[in-house]
Amino acid sequence: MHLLVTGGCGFIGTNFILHLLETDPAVRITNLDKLTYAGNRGNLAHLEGDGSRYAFVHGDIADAALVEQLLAEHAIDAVVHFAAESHVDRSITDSAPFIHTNVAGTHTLLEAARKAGVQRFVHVSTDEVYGSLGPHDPAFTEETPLAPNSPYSASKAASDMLARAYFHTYGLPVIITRCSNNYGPYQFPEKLIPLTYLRATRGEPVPVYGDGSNVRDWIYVLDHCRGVEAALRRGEPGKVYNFGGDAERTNLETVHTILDAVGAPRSLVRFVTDRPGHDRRYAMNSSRAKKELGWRPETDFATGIAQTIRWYQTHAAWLDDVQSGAYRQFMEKWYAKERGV
Ligand code: NAD
Ligand code: TDX
Repeated sequence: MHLLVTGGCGFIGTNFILHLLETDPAVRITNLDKLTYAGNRGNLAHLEGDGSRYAFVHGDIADAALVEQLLAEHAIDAVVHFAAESHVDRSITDSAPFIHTNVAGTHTLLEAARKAGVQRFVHVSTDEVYGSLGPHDPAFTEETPLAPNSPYSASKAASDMLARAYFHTYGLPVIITRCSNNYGPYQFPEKLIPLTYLRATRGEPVPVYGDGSNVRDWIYVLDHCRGVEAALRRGEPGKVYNFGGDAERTNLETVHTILDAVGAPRSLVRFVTDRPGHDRRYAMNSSRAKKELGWRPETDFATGIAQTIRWYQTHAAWLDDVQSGAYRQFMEKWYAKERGV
């Protein structure tokens, strides 16, 4: 199976590619990534020399000519689409890149996949498209109406609707996955868990939005990757599959867990101005994925947090690189090498 993975230099895409190449010798992967601030080519650089199983292509999913050429020349069987602008706070500051990548880019990919006749298209989406829950509401199911509240979640909901339409109108075998909040190795330190780790270990104040009572359902990234793989292999085209971690926590509980784990004082917490339109609570009902895909989350929150903290502790250079921009210099070196300079 030859996969085109988009956004494979980001957090979840990196974990997905490492997982699949480790567990299935029959898989080949071409990774198309624009290398935005969130993309780190160095994550998978050790795979590049090999040539036969992994190839990196630097480019934009909204570049129709490039995407069409890739699908035609590489005889791609399936597309697994992770590439996105993914940070809610950035979408509040400037939503234009979210419309470009998440909406126009997804449209370009769907159109190219339709023309090329790919056998499967897994569109990776999020619980945020369902909007916000009250404290006692039942968890989101795949039938919950979409009600996105941020420019980020609105752009993801728009891409979900395009994916759905390409199945119904053209018969493109699209499968949509929606997952709750991920954490784990390679997460960029603008998101809550790695940001808290980073600030706690430096003894810096940890910003908690509002009163810290907003609830997220945390899932270890490998469990999400196993879910996307299950949807790719066994999902039914036209269907949506929810994945959740069965681990609802208030943000303050999550921050306290990390502070305690690294031995930092809870007094580092600073309650700061709330995020505009901040969704109160997300919770996922994953019973369809459990029943139809034989999937379930395998890593509980305590184990996953301990593994994640250990990963950041043993990858201090990675954290330094993504903050200093050194990975961009690494990238430039690669281009120089490839151009023969
Ligand atoms: P990320 O921000 O860490 O990585 C995104 C990747 O996409 C980066 O490598 C970036 O360079 C690349 N990219 C951005 N724009 C591109 C473009 N125009 N063309 C090609 N590549 C481009 O994101 P992530 O957290 O790994 O999320 C991956 C996917 O999973 C996203 O679609 C996101 O909506 C979804 N998701 C994320 C979470 C989460 O908790 N992080 C939860 C559910 C769903
Ligand atoms: O400094 C912070 N302080 C804080 O209290 C940050 C960065 C966040 N928060 C809060 C906001 C959220 O309630 O923590 C919660 C988690 O925030 P993020 O890590 O920014 O994630 P969230 O907004 O929930 O979205 C994430 O999960 C769904 C991903 O970023 C999305 O890509 C995914 O779709």
